[in-house]
Amino acid sequence: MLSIFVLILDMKAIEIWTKDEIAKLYHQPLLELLYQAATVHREFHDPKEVQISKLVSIKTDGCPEDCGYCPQAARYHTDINGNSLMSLKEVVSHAQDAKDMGSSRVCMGAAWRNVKDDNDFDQVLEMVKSVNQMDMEVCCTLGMLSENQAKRLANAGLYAYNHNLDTSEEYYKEVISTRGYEDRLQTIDNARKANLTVCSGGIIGMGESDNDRISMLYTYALMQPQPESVPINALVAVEGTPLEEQTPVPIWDMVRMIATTRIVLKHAAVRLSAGRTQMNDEGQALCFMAGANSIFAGDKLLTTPNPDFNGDLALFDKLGLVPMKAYKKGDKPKVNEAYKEKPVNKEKVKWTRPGHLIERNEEAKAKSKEVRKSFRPRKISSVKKL
Ligand code: SAM
Ligand code: DTB
Ligand code: SF4
Repeated sequence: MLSIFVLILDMKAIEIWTKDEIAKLYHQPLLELLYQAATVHREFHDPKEVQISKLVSIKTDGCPEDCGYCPQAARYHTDINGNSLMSLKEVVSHAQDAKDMGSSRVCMGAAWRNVKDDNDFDQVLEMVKSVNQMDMEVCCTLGMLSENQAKRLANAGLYAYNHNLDTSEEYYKEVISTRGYEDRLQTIDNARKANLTVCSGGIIGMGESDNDRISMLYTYALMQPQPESVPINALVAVEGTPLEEQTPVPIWDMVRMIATTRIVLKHAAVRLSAGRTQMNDEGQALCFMAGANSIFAGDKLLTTPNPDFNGDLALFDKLGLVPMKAYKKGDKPKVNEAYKEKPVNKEKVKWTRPGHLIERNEEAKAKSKEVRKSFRPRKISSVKKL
């Protein structure tokens, strides 16, 4: 292997990968790749342990963005019931249920383009504090984030911020037009400046090439530090979204992607994320063998189905896996009441809006308009008098 090891100040060796090296890894015969990944996995992690994370959709649907994969984008007509921000009580109750089942992390997701310094954000900060006090790792995924907002989340007790690059910079333009790749990178940087751990990964099965997958991993490999957690999602093709007709990604691609991620991002928790309902137990076992050591559990992801918790625990039993405890890789963040301090002047962060044309996104939007029109009650223009 040609990769260079660089010594940094804390004497932890960082491996610098070239894109070609990652491509060589990725394209190896699958069993050879699997063997290498399983070996790396044993060197850097306890292969028995799998982190169980619970997703809670604290604000569902109605998002202004045009992400081609997402059922929560307001412009596409999908079968989802949206809601306003969840109450603190409900969040705590979801977190307690998840903790009782063995979850050590709660990830709160909002269908927002970016965070605003408003009352909803104040409520999210209270949610973060409450779940932190339950001794669970708290993660949020709320869209783009300024440095100040990241600091307030960290002060409230946030452990991780999830913000996915999703694919390569080149293919991103084929999926989303309402924001740019640089906004995602900037948000990850803002989370880092607040000393949050970073959870960032991608989706496979959106029509991207192997090269796009490799390119995304290369971007993560170059980050210093690399993300502590990397979700690998298989696209859940939801009716009404621009990607509704994508064929399900073969399990072999999922195993290959997870194994390559495991080798390139050795220290990260690799999360076998969306798409598990399309996989059988044997397929998931191969993903664990390839180095996946985290899952989202509970019968719902954000809006789409996920295997039920008891089924997952039964699979863990069969495979000899055990749930990982909270804060295995870091300390529990201390709550600092400074999280309540709103910025005196509302920050004006300029996020991009490229606005280029993505044909399949436009088609899905037009189709949605048609569907909505056909549901609209007809106006009665004249009522015959008897
Ligand atoms: N709005 C925020 C954002 O986009 O960052 C947070 C929520 S968003 C739903 C979080 C992630 O969910 C996306 O980055 C994407 O990776 C994943 N996701 C959304 N829809 C998906 C789908 N249909 N299949 C697989 N993953 C999906
Ligand atoms: C991630 O990478 N996958 C999760 C979490 N981070 C937020 C979300 C998956 C969403 C799948 C589609 C849905 O349920 O709406
Ligand atoms: Fe909105 Fe996030 Fe869905 Fe994109 S992925 S439409 S930003 S909720």
